[in-house]
Amino acid sequence: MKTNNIEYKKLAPGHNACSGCGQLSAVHAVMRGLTKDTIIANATGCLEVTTTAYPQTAWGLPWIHSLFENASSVASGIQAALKNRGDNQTKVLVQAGDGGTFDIGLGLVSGMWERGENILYICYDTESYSNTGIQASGSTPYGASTTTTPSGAQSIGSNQVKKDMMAIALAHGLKYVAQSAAGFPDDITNKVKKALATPGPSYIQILSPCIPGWGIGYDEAAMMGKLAVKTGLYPLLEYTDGKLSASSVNANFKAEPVGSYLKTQSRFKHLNDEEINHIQMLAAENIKKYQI
Ligand SMILES: Cc1ncc(C[n+]2csc(CCOP(=O)(O)OP(=O)(O)O)c2C)c(N)n1
Repeated sequence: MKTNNIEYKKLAPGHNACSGCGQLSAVHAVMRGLTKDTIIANATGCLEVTTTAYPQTAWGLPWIHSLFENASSVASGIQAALKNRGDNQTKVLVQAGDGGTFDIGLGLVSGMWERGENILYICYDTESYSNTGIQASGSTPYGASTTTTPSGAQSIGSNQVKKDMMAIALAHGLKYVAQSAAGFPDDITNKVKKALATPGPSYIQILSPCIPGWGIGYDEAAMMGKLAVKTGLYPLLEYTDGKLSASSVNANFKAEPVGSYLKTQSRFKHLNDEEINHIQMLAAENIKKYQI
């Protein structure tokens, strides 16, 4: 059954993600870019927990659970088995959150990329460890209040700058590296198709607004993805053969002030003007860096 562009065959209704979850909307867009000849290795995290409450599963594709840290190694094993069987048709996809990607799984992700295996790795970037109660990850942006970086009289929330995972992927020589965001489903689907058409490892990072983690409304995930792009804080990017080949920071780009993005999220609501100006400066740095 295919209704309203939602690929029910690949990810069925009945999962227990939050209503309006940014990650789940991104997953639907990813599924549209896959063929049925795909095997998914999923790191634990919100996506796994909400779609596979035993004894049920929402997945209509071959899908395997893995530990938090080793989805990439599981995918490597699957890829090796396919190779051994002479199967060049079946695609292998890893799905993980930013905690599983930027932090705990990073060594194994690096090994998978180093081996040059034909695997697409997708990171749904909620900018925190959503599943276990919104702890800060290496992806948490400056100024965000999380349960391990709570804002308060002595704290602005996270005082670290988001880790540049895109640069880490590029440093491994990947031929296709892209960034997208919830709110841009066609962009996500197109990038998945391009990644799968590129031999070797590829990486797509998708900003996936988390309703409770960001303190936004059930209907605001897509809007947050759009604002992140419009402010320059999270541009849509594509690197082909290591070169920036497409960017939302193009000739038509007119940056919106970051306040429009920050003020609607309770994780940033404590920030004063000086801190907001600092984040504006981070957006300006991005705009310079990713201009095309
Ligand atoms: C080795 C290990 N440490 C901690 C956990 C607990 N744990 C399960 S999911 C999770 C958070 C996942 O965060 P992320 O990868 O960002 O995915 P999200 O839930 O945000 O989608 C944690 C800490 C675990 N399963 N294994």
